[in-house]
Amino acid sequence: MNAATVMARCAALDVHTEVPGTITRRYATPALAGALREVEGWMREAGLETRRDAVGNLVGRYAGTVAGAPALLTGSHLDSVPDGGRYDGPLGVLSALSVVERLAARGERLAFPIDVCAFADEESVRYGTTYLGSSALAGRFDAEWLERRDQDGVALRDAMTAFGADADGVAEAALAPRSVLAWIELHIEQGPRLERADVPLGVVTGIQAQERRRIIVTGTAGHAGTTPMDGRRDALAAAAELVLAVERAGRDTNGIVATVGTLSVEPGGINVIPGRATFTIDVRHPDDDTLAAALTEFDAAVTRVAGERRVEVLQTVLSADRAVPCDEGLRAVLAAAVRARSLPVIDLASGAGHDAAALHRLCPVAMLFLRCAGGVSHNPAESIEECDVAVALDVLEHAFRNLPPGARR
Ligand code: HGY
Ligand code: MN
Ligand code: MN
Repeated sequence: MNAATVMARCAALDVHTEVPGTITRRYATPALAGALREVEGWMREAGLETRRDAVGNLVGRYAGTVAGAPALLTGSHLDSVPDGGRYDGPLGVLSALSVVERLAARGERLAFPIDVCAFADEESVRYGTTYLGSSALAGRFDAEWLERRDQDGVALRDAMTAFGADADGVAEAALAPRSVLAWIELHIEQGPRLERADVPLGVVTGIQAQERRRIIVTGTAGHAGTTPMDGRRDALAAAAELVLAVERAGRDTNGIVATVGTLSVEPGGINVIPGRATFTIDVRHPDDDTLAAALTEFDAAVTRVAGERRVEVLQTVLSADRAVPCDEGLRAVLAAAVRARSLPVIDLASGAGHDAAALHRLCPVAMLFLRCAGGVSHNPAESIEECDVAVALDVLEHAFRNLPPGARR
């Protein structure tokens, strides 16, 4: 019921990984199933009524006192990036559970139910679809995603079936807006601002816009020794120019962050001119129009490089999420809860994407950020302080208690 328990439970989830010695927990893998099972056990021990939805999300309900009252949704995700950190996701799930355990220990119930959510996919590592888990609750799960294949060629539909999820039942996982009060999530900041300000918590103003694409460059494979340089259609050399073009788009426009996180080359022989290069781009900015302009600049580079190098370039948009503001009313509730702990209120925009970006279509959303060492995340060095978690639990509990029961827009 306290910060030590939250820290210990976050650590206990490390064993649920696809790659021993790292935290790698992709959607619909046995590793994720193990983490969900362990968290469901903790929820049941706390007296929550648990359920799994068609996507495989876990939801533990702590009933309220007013029949039919819309539920407060809180929690985060349990999947991770490859070789990720221990707290990105689990901190939010287990902190929300800890606040409910505190209420249950006192035999106390709030007017509204509290649904602690452990989403099965937020990072979109396996299928490229951002917020696959929370999208189902928000009714924005795109049936087209079911045909997407992972790096091993496994279709999402088949992965869901093997996971015990129900690909054909996803539409039923959508919640009715009138049944939901709000979404409040605690998450590590994944940036250095709180640490620099020497403050444990921050109130999030909004989540920046982001677009992710897969880009396939097709040239002509050939003999490295016999093909003259001027006759080549080298797919990797063309891709390399485009990788630098993404980086340039980021450097040329203030506030843009642009990343190429994956790149593969075919056929992949040391003495073969690459015939195909596949990479992804992740480009973000707090403003939708500025992001669009940076992507237009990239598209111009694609046209130029394709012409100069006589290669084909196929771009597929994997996800496109507009900037999302956090709800002013909920932000005020979180700010009051922070002040109640005699702390300064730091407002900060989120550079990272979060489930709130999907749930924003369903209900008012708000987030609380927790300081993390060096701002490091998506890295096994991710770390937080137990004393900061203790403060966060108090602030969350204060906020839950002071939510206006009908906190609808
Ligand atoms: O990529 C992100 O911003 C988040 O970690 N899913
Ligand atoms: Mn996260
Ligand atoms: Mn993450």
